[in-house]
Amino acid sequence: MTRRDWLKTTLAAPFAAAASAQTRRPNIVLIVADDLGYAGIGCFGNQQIKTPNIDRLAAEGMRFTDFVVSWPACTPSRSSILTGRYPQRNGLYDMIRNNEVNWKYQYTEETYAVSPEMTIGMDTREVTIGQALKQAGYTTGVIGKWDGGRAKRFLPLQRGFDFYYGFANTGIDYYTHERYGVPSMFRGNERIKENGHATDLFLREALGFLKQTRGKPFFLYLPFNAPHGASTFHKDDPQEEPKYMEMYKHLPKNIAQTAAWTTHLDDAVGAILAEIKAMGQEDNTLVIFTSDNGGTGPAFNGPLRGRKAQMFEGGLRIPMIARWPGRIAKGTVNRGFASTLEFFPTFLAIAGAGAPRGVKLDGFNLMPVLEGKAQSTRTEFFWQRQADKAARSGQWKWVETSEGASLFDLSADLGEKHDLSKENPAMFATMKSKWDAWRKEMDAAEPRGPFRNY
Ligand SMILES: [Ca+2]
Repeated sequence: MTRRDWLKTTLAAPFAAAASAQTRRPNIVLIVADDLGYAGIGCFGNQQIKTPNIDRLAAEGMRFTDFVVSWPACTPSRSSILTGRYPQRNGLYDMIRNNEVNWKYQYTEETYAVSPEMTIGMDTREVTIGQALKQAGYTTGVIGKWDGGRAKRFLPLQRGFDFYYGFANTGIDYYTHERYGVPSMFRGNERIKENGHATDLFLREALGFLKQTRGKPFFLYLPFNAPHGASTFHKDDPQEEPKYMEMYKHLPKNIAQTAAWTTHLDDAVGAILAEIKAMGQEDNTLVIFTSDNGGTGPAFNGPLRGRKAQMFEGGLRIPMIARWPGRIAKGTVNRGFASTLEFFPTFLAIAGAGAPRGVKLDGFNLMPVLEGKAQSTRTEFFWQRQADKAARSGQWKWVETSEGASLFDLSADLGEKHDLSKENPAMFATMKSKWDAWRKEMDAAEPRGPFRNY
């Protein structure tokens, strides 16, 4: 059966049943911050950065303290959100990134056009969550950082989304919207140039998207680029509005910048929540707020070791908040282990859509956990970033890098300070063998993606 056939047969039945129901199916809003560390917001323990709207979201919903991403940096982590699959299974297991740009290499339109950022993208055979929800009758939109490939065939309108406004590569200047000099903002399939701070433009477009949903259930994927560093050659150019910088002028410059980006993002989240309420859809909308990887720069990763790009918890564990009035109890804290791989099956369940046939999903439906009816069933997770490897099983965490391998007991040592590999060689060996088995499964999976040798 082709994927198209699957979408027709699998999704048609539940869609018909749900559409005939009296009540409108629930909406889903997935807000993803960029490089926001575990303690980058007030409700996760930040004392310096003001995030009253996100804190209120947590107070009105459930906050997860042990929630992880599938990769410690942007592209592969986002590929898992979009496909519900490990990066090693969907084939997008490293960055789509021209490394030269960080070294002041100035691309022209012509040289950029044949560079990896332009030519690599997520395998077009992958079924995105947008595709599944659109087929189920949802209006689907992406506003912000796509990061799944910039050539037209990889852009959201070709990947199951009705609406797209944002940039497709991995970082931009907040005001020029250029990536190291290359204009990078899109509306639909066309590149555009306009004035404004990226956070304001994404907010404007998000409000516009919400207003035009006209009674249809919607899925809004809203990956803001804040508080990711600006991808610009001009490091002294302002990247935030004076009113936000003014709030944090007492802090060191790099901390003030991250704080200003985060509070601006928080204001945008507040405006989106207000619009959902004004639409009368507050009780019919699951809102999730999370990040794509741990913090970097002045990394607000709280008690966690390490940062973005690393296999320690500081790279992998991120804030996660879910709010759905009437379905998720207010002000709850869930300490169960879960991951962004859970989003895909959870959204399918909410929409009444079946799982893509023949597509192995790596997560599970989180709704019973969100509703307080069950504990998370996730016990294991595995990671690989180039030569760096990690495994999680229950409280145990195994990390192997070029500096050696370690075993940590996260239940007693959240900061991964005490290597127990010598004290507990049996568990150390077990964890490595679990990772090896997972790697074998990934190697045996149907070859997909730009980095797979097929
Ligand atoms: Ca990121």
